[in-house]
Amino acid sequence: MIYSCKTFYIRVIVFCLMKTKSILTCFLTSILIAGFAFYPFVVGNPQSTQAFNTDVIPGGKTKQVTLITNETVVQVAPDNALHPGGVAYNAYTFNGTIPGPTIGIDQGDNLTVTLTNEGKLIHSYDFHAGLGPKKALSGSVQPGETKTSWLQGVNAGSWLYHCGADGLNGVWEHIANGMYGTIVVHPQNEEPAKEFSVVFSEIYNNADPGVFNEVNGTGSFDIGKFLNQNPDLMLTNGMSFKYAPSVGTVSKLDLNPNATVFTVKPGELTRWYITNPGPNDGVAFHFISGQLDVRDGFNAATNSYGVVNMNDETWWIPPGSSSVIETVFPDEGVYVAVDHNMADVVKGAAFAVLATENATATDHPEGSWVPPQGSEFSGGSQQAQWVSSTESGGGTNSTDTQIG
Ligand SMILES: [Cu+2]
Repeated sequence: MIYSCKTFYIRVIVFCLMKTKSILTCFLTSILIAGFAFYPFVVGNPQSTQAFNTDVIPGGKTKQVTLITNETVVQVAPDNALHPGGVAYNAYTFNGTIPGPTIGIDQGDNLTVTLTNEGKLIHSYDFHAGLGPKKALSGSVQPGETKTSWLQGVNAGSWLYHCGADGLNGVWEHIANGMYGTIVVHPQNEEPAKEFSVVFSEIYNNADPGVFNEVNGTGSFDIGKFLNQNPDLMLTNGMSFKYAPSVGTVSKLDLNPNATVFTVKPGELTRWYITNPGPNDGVAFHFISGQLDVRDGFNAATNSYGVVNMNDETWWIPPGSSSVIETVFPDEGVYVAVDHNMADVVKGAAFAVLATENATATDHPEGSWVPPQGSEFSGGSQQAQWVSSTESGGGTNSTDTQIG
């Protein structure tokens, strides 16, 4: 049976090449056939709206998030010399933003995920923190449908989640269009630190004529640029140069007049959850004037983040992954985080960190806050509640754990 399918698949490719002489057409046809072939194994019954088993494994809290999927126009580049007028893009989103909400749970916690599809397309989710298809994957969710499932944070770390489209058919486009986010599973022995979450990602825009040119209208996914792995923009938490005001000292180039920058106290421990959904390229993560303690993976012996590499200069984060990076900024001043691929810097993959005694524990720039260890918060839009409760000394408890 396997041999027959394989033979059929090869024959279709050869036939396609003979008839069309188009590699792109052949590729897309092959992907569709592969999608059909693997579809039953990937998603099970796509019509099912049954909830998965929601039994709670003893020992942890249960948190809840709601992810609303839709197709939404999102501004992905500010108005600057590189992109006069800024860039708006026909995105696909979780909860209306790129990225979706940053979710935080503790190791052993259960997370109930409700996905409501308010869009016109089939969407889904794939949580890399989940173990097993019923916990990692939602399966296809039709427009107008709601599906609820759950996972447990078995292993600590920082993990990507993303849309899996309709049984992987089109997953590349749904990721490229903005459907991803980060879930942090805090280990039991986590050292206190000021924490931030930043997602680096790519945009392939069929309306973007290149740098220093105005984009005509609101563009959409460009399959040609995608297959050539030539993105127009690199985003940090949904916008190029979101946290980078300018470059240049003598000859200054304004990048984003509305940028907010990260602030930290000199000498304090900082922890960065850096996620790369890609969809294609890796991120060579580096702090200019800084060094990295990489704590990828999970050290079960100590219930803490695993130590993969110490005091590195640049850390490679492949597409489809997230890394936990700790560092101390020793002196006051500006440190710049970059994807050290310089073409990606020009496309927006940089952000500024200001080390200053004026930094506070709650001044996280929009989109970078992570629900801390031990809190009842699930993530995303609860930052304001967390700031309020923290600054009033009332702890971090919250009765509203829904992200929405
Ligand atoms: Cu989707």
